Amino acid sequence: MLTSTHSRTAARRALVAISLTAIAGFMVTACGGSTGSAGGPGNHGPTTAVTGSNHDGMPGMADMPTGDGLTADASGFRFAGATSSLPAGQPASFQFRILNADSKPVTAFEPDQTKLMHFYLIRSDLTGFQHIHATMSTDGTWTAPLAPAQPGTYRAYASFITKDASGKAVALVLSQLVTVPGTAIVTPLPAASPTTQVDGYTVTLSGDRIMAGIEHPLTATVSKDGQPVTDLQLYLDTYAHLTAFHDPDLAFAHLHPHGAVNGDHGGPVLSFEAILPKSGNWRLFLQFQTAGVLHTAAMTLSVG
Ligand SMILES: [Cu+2]
Repeated sequence: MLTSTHSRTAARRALVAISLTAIAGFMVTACGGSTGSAGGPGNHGPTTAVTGSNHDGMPGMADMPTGDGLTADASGFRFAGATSSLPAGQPASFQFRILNADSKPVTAFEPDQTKLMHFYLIRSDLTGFQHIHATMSTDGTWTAPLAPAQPGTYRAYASFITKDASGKAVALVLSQLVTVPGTAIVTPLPAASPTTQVDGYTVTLSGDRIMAGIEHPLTATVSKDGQPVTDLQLYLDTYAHLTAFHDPDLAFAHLHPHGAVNGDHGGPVLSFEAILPKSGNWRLFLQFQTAGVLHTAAMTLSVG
């Protein structure tokens, strides 16, 4: 296993693809806010309560979440799913509300990357990723239309920005467990690798080896048939959307590439400032769009 020895500066400039286990990380501009975690029944793993992370009135540009998204409660808000189970192998709707400290449903949200609510689902073996923009009815009930899910234990996350009682924007990632009944067939986590293929595209990550809790530059380069791809379209106001889940506790991290956008001309290089709060393996889901089609590349990254 090689580990890059390039300096951060060199890594930014040279995009030298480095070897296995050398990459990971996220959390970049414009996402999230505080999240917390607590070990409830069935929770996988350690939890760290985190609060705070308010912003100074920049809707859509709230600070990144600083927690791990492993709790249903944080900063006086609660993620309340209408159910904790979903049918196996068929499309389903997952409904939930965000409750405030008075247990009243929140109905006022602020856009984050153009959306009021980002909903994610991931299975305990880090398969079955879904990223959905739920819609809200006037009473504050959100509905996420889900693709068929295979049996197993999942974690469902709501990522959003709202205002606290004092009117300050607060960005949160809250979650709960969801079960899909039946016999779960567990897929071993693929080995860490900086490269993966999706829909004919090759995505290669490069950068210094990421160490837990420390911001590192991370780049993803998109190519097709050996040629750099330069027709990435805007997806949620940026050229890539990167979500990461930690193995095995399903801690959540999220980041966006920085840099200016220029119509449907994104790529081939996407640059991130990555922070992954825990060491070990993370499963990354990099989403990008070309010709109106969204692609999701999955990679395993090892964080030191
Ligand atoms: Cu989203």
